[in-house]
This record gives sequence, C-alpha cells and structure tokens, in this order.
Amino acid sequence: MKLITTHKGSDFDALASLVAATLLYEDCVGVLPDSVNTNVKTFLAIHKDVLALTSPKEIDFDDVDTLIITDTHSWDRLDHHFAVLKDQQELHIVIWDHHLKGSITGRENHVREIGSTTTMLVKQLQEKQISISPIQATLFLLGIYEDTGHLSFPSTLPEDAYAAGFLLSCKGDLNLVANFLRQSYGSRQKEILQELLEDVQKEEMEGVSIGFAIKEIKGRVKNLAMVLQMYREIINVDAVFGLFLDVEHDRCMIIGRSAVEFVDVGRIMRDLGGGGHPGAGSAQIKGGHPVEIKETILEKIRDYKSSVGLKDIMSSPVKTVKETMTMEEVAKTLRREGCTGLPVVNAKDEIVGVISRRDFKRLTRENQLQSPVKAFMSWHPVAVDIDKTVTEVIQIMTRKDIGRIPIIKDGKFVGIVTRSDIMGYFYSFSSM
Ligand SMILES: [Mn+2]
Repeated sequence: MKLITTHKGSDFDALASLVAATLLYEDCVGVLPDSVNTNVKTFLAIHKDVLALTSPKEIDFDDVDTLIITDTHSWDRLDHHFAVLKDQQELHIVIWDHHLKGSITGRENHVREIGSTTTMLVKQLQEKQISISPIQATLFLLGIYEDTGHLSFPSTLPEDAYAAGFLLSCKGDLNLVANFLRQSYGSRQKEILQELLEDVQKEEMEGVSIGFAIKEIKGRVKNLAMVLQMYREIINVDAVFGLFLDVEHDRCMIIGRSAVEFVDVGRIMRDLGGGGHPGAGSAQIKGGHPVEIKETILEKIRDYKSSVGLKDIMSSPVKTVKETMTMEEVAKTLRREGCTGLPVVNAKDEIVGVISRRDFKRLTRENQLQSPVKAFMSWHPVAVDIDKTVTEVIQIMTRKDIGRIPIIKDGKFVGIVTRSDIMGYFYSFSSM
C-alpha cells in the first residue's frame, strides 16, 4: 500500500500539497493528520467529502511499502501513528518539501527553497497535464497564498506566481481564498493587538517615527505579522518592530515593517541573523531579551544613517565639459561617455549648467554646432550638498522632474546622482 501524508497541525500548504500529491500518484491513500489548524478545520467542515482523505487511525500500517511526505520531512512532525514505519528498511520514501531541514532522507528527495510546497506539486500536475477541478485549484491557491503571504513574502519565487496564475486559469476562486485566509485574524490576534495598544512604544529619530511592540507569547500564534501591521497603522509610525518573546522555548521572534528608506528592515534583520528586504523582514534570536534587542535595533538604525549617504551612491569622478566647448565637441563627448547628459563647468571648475541630449533638439541650423555649449545648456542646475540624504535627492528629482543632480562639497562639484544610481541603491539592498 502507498500512503501520502503531511505534517500535523496542517496548514493550507500541507493540506493542498497532500491533495495535489494524491492526484500525482495514483492508487495512493491520502492520510491527513487528525490535528489541523483552525483555518483548515473550517475549510474541511465544508469540503471534507470531496477530498476523500483518511485518518491515520484507520490505516493498517503493516502492508505499507511506499510513503510520500509533503511539506515536512521530519518524523516528529508526522502523526504519531507513522512512528511504526521509522525502522522499516524496505520502505520507499518520497519527499516533497520546501523546508530545507528535516530528519528523514527519502529515496526521492524533492526538497528546495520555494514559497510553498504546493507550487512544486502543481508544477508537476501541469507538466503531466493532469486535470485540476475548480475546488482543487482553490485549495492549491490557498496553499500557495498562505505560505507566500499572497505572493508578497521575500521567499516567493516566480514559480509560485506562475503556479498561482495557472490555478486561476483552472478556475480557482479568489473570493473563497480571501474568505478562508481572512479568518486567521481571530480572537487570539485581537487580544494581542489590544494588549499592544495598551503599551505603545514610540521613538523618534531624525524626524522618522519608529514603533515597538513588545510582548510575551505563549504557544504558537499565527499571523503576528498581520497584527503588527495593524498596530503600525493604528499608532501611525513610519516603521515598526515586533519583538515577541517565546518564554517556553527561550527565543525572541522579531518582525519588522518599514515604509521609509531611512529604516532598512532587511539589513537590520540580516545583522540579527534573519533576512528580508528594505520594507519587511524577520529574525529569530535564541535567548534574546526584548529590551536589549530594541536597543540594538535603534543603534543599528543610527549607524546605517551615517553609513549610507550620497557619497556612496553618486558617480564620481564625473566627466565635465567646459562652458566654452562647442556643441559638436560636446556631442562627441556624450557619445564617447555613453551618457545622456553632463555637467558644464567654468574656468574655475565651478558648475554652471547641465547639457543633455534633449538640448540638441534646440539646434535648428547646422552652423550652431560650432556655438559654445553655454548657449544651449540649462543654467543654474539644482546642485545638492553631499551631506544631504538620499531621500532629499529623491524629493528634488520628483518635484523638479530632473534625472541628474550634481553633488557639491564646499561649493565644488564632486559627483553626480542619477535616477539609475537611486534605483541601484534600492535594488542592491533588496538583492543582498
Ligand atoms: Mn509549507
């Protein structure tokens, strides 16, 4: 007999990958652990009959020759009934899992980092052209959306989004998805939010407000990130950090969210051993104390502030052209440098203007190519002092609709910041 099972306390990714595997492997019995999470329980209350899954209690483990496991590969995550298979040498084990760590090694191991285990199996179904019913498609979407935070978590891969798109084409129902996932804001989450609001902690740094939510948590609470997001909106801060202390396991779960470039959550979390991107991230610290962690986070924000400045993102040295140069020479220089514009300096190397390809459109006669650049350049460019912040430069670019800003130090031209430098600044952080 062939069995397929998943981890106990099953969430949607567990249930969905289990069901997807029963489609992939014919003549297999799908065994759902008796303990499932609250959302899945609600889903099963309606869909149990169409899924045709069996309880571990009903299985005769004596004649099992193949075991397929999804969304975990650890014996202690399986229903206790499976323990009898542990020492069976002949057992053919197949693993489908997106958690890299586990205690079971199978004959076939499909283990890799991806947003959800469901994605891996849906890909197989799609490749083998096995048909998926609208109900199954809806369940698989639930699996993918739950584990990828609706395709928003940093762990999400293009494959997860492709699989979701494919499932929509199989008539997966997003209304149902929203309905079953929304209920995760239950009484426990509400209680935590209320307690957080009774002890609001706000800090100000350089005009940016940073909120902290510090709380002891008993047991496993899902969707703390959502609670934290609601907390942030209510207390109206630019960035927020949730420090959730799990006394039982002596660890602290840290979640961060930020809407300002000044607070780079991903970088802070990486320093704390976790991960993420500038807007969102998380980390876990063994034996950490929340008050100390809060101080560490504030220190890091202060440090980064002084470390990333215009000097780090600007291009320098930058080619300049003299104001007396002819337009023809300038055109050659632009071509040679492969850029769309250059600063213009006077005899004292002070910046007096900017010439860009656009300005060449104003040349109407051939002989104007012999005119000096100062006749066509835009005068008095907006120059920014090197001590200003990246945010200020972005504001100027937006307000004045200009794509390159000369940077000056003690009145002297030292470099230039372009739109692509700013893009590089944002994207290099998210890909680190
Ligand atoms: Mn999963």
